[in-house]
Amino acid sequence: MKKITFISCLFLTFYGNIFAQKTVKYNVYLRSDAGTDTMWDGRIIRVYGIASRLSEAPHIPAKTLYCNEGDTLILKALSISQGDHHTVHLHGLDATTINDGDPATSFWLNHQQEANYAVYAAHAGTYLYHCHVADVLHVQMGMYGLIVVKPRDGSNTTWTGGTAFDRSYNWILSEIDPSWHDSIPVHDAVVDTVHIPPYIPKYFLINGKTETQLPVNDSTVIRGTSGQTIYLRVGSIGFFYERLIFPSWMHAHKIDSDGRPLDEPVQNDTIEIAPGERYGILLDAASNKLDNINVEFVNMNTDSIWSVQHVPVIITSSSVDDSYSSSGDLQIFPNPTESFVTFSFSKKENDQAIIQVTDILGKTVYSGNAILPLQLDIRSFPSGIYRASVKTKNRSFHASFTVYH
Ligand SMILES: [Cu+2]
Repeated sequence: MKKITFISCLFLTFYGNIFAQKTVKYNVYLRSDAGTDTMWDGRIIRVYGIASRLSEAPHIPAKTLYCNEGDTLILKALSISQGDHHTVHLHGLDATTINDGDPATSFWLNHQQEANYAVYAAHAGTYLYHCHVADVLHVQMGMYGLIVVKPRDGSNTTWTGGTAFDRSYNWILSEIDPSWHDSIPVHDAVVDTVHIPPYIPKYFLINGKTETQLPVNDSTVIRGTSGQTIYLRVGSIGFFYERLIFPSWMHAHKIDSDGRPLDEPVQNDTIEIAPGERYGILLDAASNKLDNINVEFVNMNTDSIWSVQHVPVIITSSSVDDSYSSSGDLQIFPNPTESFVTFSFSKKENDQAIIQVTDILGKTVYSGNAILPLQLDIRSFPSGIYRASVKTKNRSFHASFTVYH
């Protein structure tokens, strides 16, 4: 038996490119129960969501699903909807009517019902999946995620024959109005209506994270080393639209829209994205930089900005890749911090260390000698990202931390 498996692996290795088409299957649990997410201020929000295991409580957002161009993508869905119903809508993918998840034209899943949603992934690109039952409500409650269709060969290129990149990030942008989650509006399934209160979002999310959660979240913080190309896939699924403002040194180019390459890339530091849209954005990690991407959340009725979220961009020179974090031997905590920050080594060192802290413009805001651990009062530092360099007799470390007031 083992031998056969080994031979078939060999066969796939050698002939995989010729017979690349395959079926990629995910289990998705459509849950109205059990879900909570904790906001940056400690508030616990009740959510619906799409979990990837039966034993898993749902969180915002659902897991990003991947397949390659030419694959058949199957979502095996089980509804745990209590008295309600759920579906899966594959937004932007060319699903047949029966697989479309629109309850008016296909079907819905009652509590503990199961069904497969299948689609042929014809084009590399960024897509969304979400519940389509009372979607104004169920999407706001958290039933959404991204689908990424990679090129036919699964490589790090934007599409088959597209631009190669070194790193990629996926962002899904949304909001939460806690009042909808505290007292969930009632969906009348018979006439398919929901009586909803005015929408007043309080939390503005990137991958389900907001405010002080953003600088410490690996899925949001953009990291790279000098000279790299970064591919950012962004989808929007709230009721606001967003304005992404990139540092000009990143030379942001919008290159694909809603799962199709644009005829011409659009170079602009500011990129707007509306609910349901997806963009692919190429970014240069040209030099050694610490900066922010700002994301404005804009009310579609009034065009007023309700929130600006700041996501750190950390580009290091290649020789010190990955050392600009609080991992490794040097630890900086808490990060982000409001009043004090502590520098320490994970292993005890008796050497004097020279500590230097610079702001984002490279201006020194602290320097001194100490045997670590050292606690630094940063109450007078303006909010922002700071870079710390710590040198002992034999070693030198670099790390960044964020100050929020
Ligand atoms: Cu639903």
